[in-house]
Amino acid sequence: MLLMKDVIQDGHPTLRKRAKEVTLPFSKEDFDTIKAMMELIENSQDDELMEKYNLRSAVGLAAPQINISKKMFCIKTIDEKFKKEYRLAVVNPKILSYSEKLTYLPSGEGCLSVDEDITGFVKRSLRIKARVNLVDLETGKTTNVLLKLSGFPAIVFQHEYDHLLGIMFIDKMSKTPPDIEPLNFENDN
Ligand code: UDB
Ligand code: ZN
Repeated sequence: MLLMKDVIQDGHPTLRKRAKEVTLPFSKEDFDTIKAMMELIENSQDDELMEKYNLRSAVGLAAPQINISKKMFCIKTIDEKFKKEYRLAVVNPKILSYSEKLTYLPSGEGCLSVDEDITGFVKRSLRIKARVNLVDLETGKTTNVLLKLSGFPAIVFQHEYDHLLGIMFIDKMSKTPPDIEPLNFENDN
């Protein structure tokens, strides 16, 4: 089981490398890795396990963050309208298009690989289209699909995708909010 000590921190050279393509079909090793990544995210979203193992409540994790320089990441989150759940185990993604319309998280971005007290505003495309291989975490089967994401899931996807390119949010962040429309969470019901 993965823990926060397994998540490497800013300054580690692996975070600055371009991750390598994963050969498909999956090796058992790569499948075990991506399962463990999703398990860490899900454990971090469980109140008891989060306390027990001192986890930061995570919505995404990329393989380079556990010192594996391969094009894989996991996302587990609900959208900003609290309507749709996303549980994505992604291999060899390629973002094909970015909307011109940009947005940003009004709470700022942070990163599991960056000290907790560093946050900043990052402009991201509101919508993206990506060609990805999605992994069925039960069977290990992968399916090549065209993913269309918008809002919070799209922001998480772009943050994780950057990790595969060796890019960190601190490279792009500003300390003052950009003069564009923030992503609003439909919090006020
Ligand atoms: C996260 N979580 O998991 F606006 F419901 C962050 C951490 C670093 C703070 C744990 C997060 O932003 N949760 C969140 C934010 C919201 C609304 C909400 C939950 N990551 C993942 C990461 O470091 N992956 O490499 C950082 C996020 C910053 C923007 C997207 C991913
Ligand atoms: Zn990150």
